[in-house]
Amino acid sequence: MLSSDSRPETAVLVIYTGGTAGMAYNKRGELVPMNFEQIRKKMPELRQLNMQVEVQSLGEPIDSSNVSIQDWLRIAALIEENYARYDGFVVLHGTDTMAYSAAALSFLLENLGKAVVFTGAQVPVGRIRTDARRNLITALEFAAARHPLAGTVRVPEVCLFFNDVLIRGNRAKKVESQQYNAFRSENYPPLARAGIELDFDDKQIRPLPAAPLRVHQRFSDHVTILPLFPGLTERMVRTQLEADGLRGAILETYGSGNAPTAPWFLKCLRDATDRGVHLLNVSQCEEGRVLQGRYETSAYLTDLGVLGGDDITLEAAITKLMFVLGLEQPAADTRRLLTHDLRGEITPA
Ligand code: ASN
Repeated sequence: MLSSDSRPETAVLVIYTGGTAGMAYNKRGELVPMNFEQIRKKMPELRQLNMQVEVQSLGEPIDSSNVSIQDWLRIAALIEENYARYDGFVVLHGTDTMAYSAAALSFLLENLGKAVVFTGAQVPVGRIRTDARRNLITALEFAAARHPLAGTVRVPEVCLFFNDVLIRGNRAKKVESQQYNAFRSENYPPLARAGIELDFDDKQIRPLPAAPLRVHQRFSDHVTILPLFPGLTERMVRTQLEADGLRGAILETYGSGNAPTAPWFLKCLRDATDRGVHLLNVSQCEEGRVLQGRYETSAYLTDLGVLGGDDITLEAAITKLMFVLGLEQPAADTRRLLTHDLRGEITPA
């Protein structure tokens, strides 16, 4: 436990999964994840915060390229077990798949009434120009933040803090691997910014839920992503959509949700939906939205049973598909859930 010297009013649990923040170089000059001691030693300021900060490691620290559905379910379970004891949570995570994990947790944690802030770093905590310190310290402050007058939780949602910007977890996308500004919020404004003060945009933040927290513990992995590109062949499409046990696929389309109109392509989609595979149309564009029917090249998709993904990110779309299929609902309910806003991940047109 890292306890502060003065009487702390708030307590935050850090769930440590790994990532560059806690990495160091091995003998071959490669970055590998270390345990939390690495961070604890390099960040004495953690003890100076006016809050109680406790740390639980998820297991052996990992590079987030290795994150799994099991890891997501364990993070959700840890939050559920510790929900009453802490005012907020920080998930220290590698940046590569942080947007997927943040989106996944947003679906697993229904009626979330506390902040769950994902953060990490581009430069390890042991390096002089590290961004781990400022990202972690400020993420802790956001996790503990309360409304000054009402005293209620300020950000009751799964969010991601990086490079001075707090964004909704299921709107996040990693856009940069060399600079500090690794993440962008797609199609939704930031929830807050950290300057000299923490500056909240309260109208963008989800309201406190009326119902108690409900933690889900099932994701389906019978899903895939089919990115379109000129030159894509029938064989490739069939290989993916006819995979054994497939229940859902993200169709990564062009522009506002457009796709080829070649008869073989239509037939592949029709065969898939006839087999009960749910197809969700997500655009390759980072801004804008899917509007099936705006062009002739998307109008037919609705008739084939393809669902429009609105302005959802790819990361939120695939984790939403895993989540909704994991609910094991009848087909009509699955389709309704896939097209509805569940956690602020889409802004319906
Ligand atoms: N490969 C690292 C990870 O995702 C990248 C990082 O954290 N900056 O774990």
